[in-house]
Amino acid sequence: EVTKDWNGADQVAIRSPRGASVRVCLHGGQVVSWRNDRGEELLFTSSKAIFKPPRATRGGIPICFPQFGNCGTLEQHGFARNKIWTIDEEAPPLNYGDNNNNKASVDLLLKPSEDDLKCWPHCFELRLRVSLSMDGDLSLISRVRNVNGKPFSFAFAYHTYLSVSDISEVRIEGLETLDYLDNLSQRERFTEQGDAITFESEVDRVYVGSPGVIAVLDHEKKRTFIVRKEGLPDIVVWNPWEKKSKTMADFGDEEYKQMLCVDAAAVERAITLKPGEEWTGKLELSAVPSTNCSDH
Ligand code: TA6
Repeated sequence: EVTKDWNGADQVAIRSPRGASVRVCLHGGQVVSWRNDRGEELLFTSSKAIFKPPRATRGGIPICFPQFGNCGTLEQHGFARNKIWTIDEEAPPLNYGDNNNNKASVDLLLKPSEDDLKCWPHCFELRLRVSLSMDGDLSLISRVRNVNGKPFSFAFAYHTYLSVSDISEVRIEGLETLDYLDNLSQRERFTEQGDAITFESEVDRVYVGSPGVIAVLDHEKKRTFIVRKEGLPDIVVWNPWEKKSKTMADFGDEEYKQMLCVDAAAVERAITLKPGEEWTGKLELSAVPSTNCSDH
């Protein structure tokens, strides 16, 4: 159903017959909540989030487009997360049960305004389909189309704030042996040596050429997030830890212990679209009980 969010923009909720739910704000095209069948919130949102444009709410899944980070001419992470999107009337939504769909979806659309074209002169359409499956899996499919302008290149990331119980009890499996660019040392390239990534200090890395599936294991909650992606070759892993947290006005000093950003992304190599071409980036998130944390 459609309600109004904190700044009066529409917010669309999907509820599955088994109790899971997802909420999407048209401000930023941002998923702001994903709850499982027991109503547990699976995404992190800061208690100090600043709910007013043009900032993106600190949490959920902000859409980073057409730029990632601050290496470019646009604001940090691009403008998409700071714009009001519209419901895409051209896309027929999925509903549970309709021709035996096991998903329900909402479709959003972002097109450049005259102002946007001044700062990024490319004729694009960005369509986002957010779906919730009967099993409570969340999927986001983004399609960027070059609407017959000149060729353009962009970066993209689903800036996903996972809610965890205690960051020091969290590990990521699936990124072993990969190279990563370390944002804490001018994006210098390293190779991951560990058998799994654990967290004892600030981490801000772009793992490049990562596999289609990775697992984020939350030991204390006995929960594993499975991250599946297509068209997004990189995974950004970020935890600000204590010192950086204190510099962020919209983030609590201790909140780094309850969150981990694991962003399916296309960052190392920009995506280029010729006129009429379309790119698709898919993310699917599942949260599964992990009896003992090694199986997934
Ligand atoms: O996740 C990578 C990163 O670029 C970090 O360096 C940090 O800046 C984070 O994104 C948050 O960015 P934001 O603009 O949302 O504060």
